[in-house]
Amino acid sequence: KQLTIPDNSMMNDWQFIFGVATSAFQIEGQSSTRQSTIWDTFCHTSGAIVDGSNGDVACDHLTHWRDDVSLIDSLGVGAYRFSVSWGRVLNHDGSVNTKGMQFYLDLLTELEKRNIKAFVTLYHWDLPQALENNGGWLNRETAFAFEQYVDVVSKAFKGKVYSYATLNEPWCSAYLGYEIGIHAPGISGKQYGKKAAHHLLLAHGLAMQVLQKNSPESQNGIVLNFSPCFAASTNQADIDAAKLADQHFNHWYIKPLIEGKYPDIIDALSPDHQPDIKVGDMDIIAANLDFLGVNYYSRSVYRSCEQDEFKLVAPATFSVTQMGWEIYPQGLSKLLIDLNKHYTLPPVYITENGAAMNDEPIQGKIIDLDRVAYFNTHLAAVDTAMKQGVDVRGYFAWSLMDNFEWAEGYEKRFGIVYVDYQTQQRTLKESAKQYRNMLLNR
Ligand code: GBH
Repeated sequence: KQLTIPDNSMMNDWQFIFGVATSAFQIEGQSSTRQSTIWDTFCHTSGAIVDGSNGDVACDHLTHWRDDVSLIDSLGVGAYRFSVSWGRVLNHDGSVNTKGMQFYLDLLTELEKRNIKAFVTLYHWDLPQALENNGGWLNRETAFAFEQYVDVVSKAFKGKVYSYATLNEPWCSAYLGYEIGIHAPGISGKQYGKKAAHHLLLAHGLAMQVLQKNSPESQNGIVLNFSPCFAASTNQADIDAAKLADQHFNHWYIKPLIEGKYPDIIDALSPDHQPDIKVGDMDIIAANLDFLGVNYYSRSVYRSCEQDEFKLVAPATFSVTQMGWEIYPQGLSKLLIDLNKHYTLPPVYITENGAAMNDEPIQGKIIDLDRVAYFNTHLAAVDTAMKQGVDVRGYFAWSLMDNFEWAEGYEKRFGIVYVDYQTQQRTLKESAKQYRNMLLNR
């Protein structure tokens, strides 16, 4: 089965943007030429990363970036989504790291030459460790430090960026990093998650004001991860559990951004779990978005649970990716349609969608037909939502190439391009070839 754009789809319109995505820590390497980050520290904590690996080398993109850009170009995509490493452009004392800054300026120039739109994410989880030493996202000051950083970057990048996303998936930073501790900085406690989330959202809002001033011509917004929540059964208790989980994981972020208030469940939080909201914060957070980035991988199924109110149910094992995430394209249509019903949405980009599959080369070839099928069904799901009125403007495959998959190390491969970490050789998988053909035929 070939990868194709669904019939009569608005995705056939040349204005619909197809791209590929990466993030700084996951591909760049050369960690010694930037500030140390919370992920460097976390990786060097024994047991934190399944294969004991780290981001010191990763895809060594800092060495191979020119070839990587020509690879991106060869795919025929119109856009490349990447992130800027805060600690690579700024030194500890707040001065600019000229070499680090120059790397991104060169990258932007090269993309411009090749007519590839730059979708820049300003924060994809790699907080400088120095800021974590002052409390990280639990410290309100970090939001103002982010504002400063965004000011420097958006002045330096003037005129070269099509779109800025302030944050990638603040839920992951707050919940995985500060509430259950399976991501950096590895802090756990129910009293921390929503406090960190509030400071992240505040950082976003402050950055939006800076972007509006320094780069009003670019599309400025945020990228959120969503997982539509389903009930494990038709029992009322399970239905309620799924609804509650949905408020905590999905609406907790989108609602303040669009409506300037947290979901009503905030009133039921125990006082020590509450975020520290200062007068004016919610207005800052609700800054007008030019776009919303949606990252989608799977749905989540919940049942009720006495101790915890809701509990995640593991999917049946037949249709899952290597991550154990259920393959559920219908969830993407439903998610987009529901969001569009509940909120006045800005234009939407699918900023990440993809799958980890167990693909090792056989005689030099990687025939990842499961990934091709994943993309096919998920593109169809996006199209279904578009046909029901959701204003989707673009789609990015996660990821351009295999890379450092956070707590999962290098064992999980999300790339449409295979990376041999011994030689740093890149090889197009079947999915990359088909993505290219799909775009060629458009
Ligand atoms: C993204 O995170 C990241 O932006 C990216 O850097 C990363 O490489 C990529 O995805 C792949 O992981 O436990 O079954 O309910 C995605 C994070 C994935 C978090 C799905 C919530 C719920 C799956 N999200 N997950 S499940």
